[in-house]
Amino acid sequence: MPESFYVTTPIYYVNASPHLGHAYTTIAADIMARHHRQRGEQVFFLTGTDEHGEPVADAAHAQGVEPQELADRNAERFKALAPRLGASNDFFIRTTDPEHMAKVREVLAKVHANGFVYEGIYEGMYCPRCADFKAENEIDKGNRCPIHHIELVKEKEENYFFALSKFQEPLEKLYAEHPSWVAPRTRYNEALSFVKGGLRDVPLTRRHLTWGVPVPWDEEHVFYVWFDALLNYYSALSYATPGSDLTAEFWPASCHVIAKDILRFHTVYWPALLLAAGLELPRKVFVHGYLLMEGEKMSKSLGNVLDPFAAIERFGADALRFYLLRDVSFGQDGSVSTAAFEQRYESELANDYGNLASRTLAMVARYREGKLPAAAAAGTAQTLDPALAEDFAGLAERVAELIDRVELTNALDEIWQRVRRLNRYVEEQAPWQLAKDPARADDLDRVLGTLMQGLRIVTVLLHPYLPASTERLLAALDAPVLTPIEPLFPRVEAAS
Ligand code: ME8
Repeated sequence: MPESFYVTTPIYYVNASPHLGHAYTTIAADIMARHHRQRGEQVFFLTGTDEHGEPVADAAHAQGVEPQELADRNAERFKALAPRLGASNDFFIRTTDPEHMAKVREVLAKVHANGFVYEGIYEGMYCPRCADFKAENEIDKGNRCPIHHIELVKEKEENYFFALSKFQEPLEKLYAEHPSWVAPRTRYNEALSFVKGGLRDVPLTRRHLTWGVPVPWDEEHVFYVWFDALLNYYSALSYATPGSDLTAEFWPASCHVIAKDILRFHTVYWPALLLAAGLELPRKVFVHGYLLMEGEKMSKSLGNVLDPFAAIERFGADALRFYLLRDVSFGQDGSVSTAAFEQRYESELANDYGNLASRTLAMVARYREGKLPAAAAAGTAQTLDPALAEDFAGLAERVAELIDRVELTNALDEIWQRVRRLNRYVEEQAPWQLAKDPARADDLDRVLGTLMQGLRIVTVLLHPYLPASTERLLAALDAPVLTPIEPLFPRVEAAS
């Protein structure tokens, strides 16, 4: 049986259109999914939209439309973004799917039956944009939300509560026994210190809201949107493929990829909820940083948003994928800008890699009429020129190891060092000189064969990052007679 690998993105709120931050997480998860498929594993990659709750209901009312209408309109935009990013998701979940809603009711009824739900009165400060209750130490000056800078609302209502406090010990044990279940380490420490600070019970339902999943034991309530949303990771498997249930094959999830804004939900509430329902826990939560524009987190509500559709229009999805993973170390915050994007495109994609590919194919076409002798063309690392072989030894294993740790930028850097090594090899060996001397025909075969093989190795490893251009190049490398190709990354006119 091949191993299975299940990776998810957060499900995005449909209160506005997608922006580059959403694209970022989807791209990262896609790189992992594609890499694991290359390893021959059974992969399931899930993304989708979070459609219930106040953030969506409020945005709809502000626009004078029903929540369902706004949800339908924006879910389409998120759904359309995935393929434009080159994302290979196996399913797109919407939390308004009736199958999801039924599963939420089923799982939470179980949590209720297991004795982890009770009635109580909630009193405290609430941010409707976060759909989150704020503890005293999380409130900014002027009674404001530290993330959205809007004034918090004082809420007092009868709710059903989830007995999070009963999971104090089980969660401490989880953190102690599985030190890499949250990564990077700083995020693990942050989550653990939240747990150690003492868990308090949290509202599970809301009484006065109607835009949500009705509570099966009391239909006057809907579930608090976060419990509905988190369960998407579990519910999707039960209906993504009509007629079959993938839960046994893919649950528990291998990795949830999120940003640090939703750390607590995924690293505290989520495992507690699963334990309460008697379900297995995900293997890992990987928490990446924020893409920053002018030093602040890009966010729909702050209005400082960079449009991923426009970037793809000009440079193509591969370039965007590459830029985001290359320029911002995955796991940390980092600034992005059009200038840095254009610089990387030109110097790395067009020059380092695109030129290497064009040059190599052009030389084989020119000096060898598109065909290398069989020995030189045999595509294995063992037949690489010893001058280069050492630098390529163990590369695929190293890249796999880094991607297993979700160090996506470091893995890309390992590959890129070899792209540069191949360029240096061309300069060192100067095949154009060898071509002038018939006595050195064997040397020329060896050099061209090594270049072809090296190019193939880096191209296969780059495939998860640059799916479209590497497919084009691999098709050209596999042709019975090699011919020059159009530039993989053509010059792009400056933005007007
Ligand atoms: O929080 N930099 O949805 P959301 C990097 N529906 N990543 C960013 C980003 C930025 N500037 N901005 C957004 C929600 N993201 C809930 C999630 S999951 C069960 C429910 C990405 O639309 C990042 O992945 O606000 C972040 O965690 C997510 O979008 C938040 O998306």
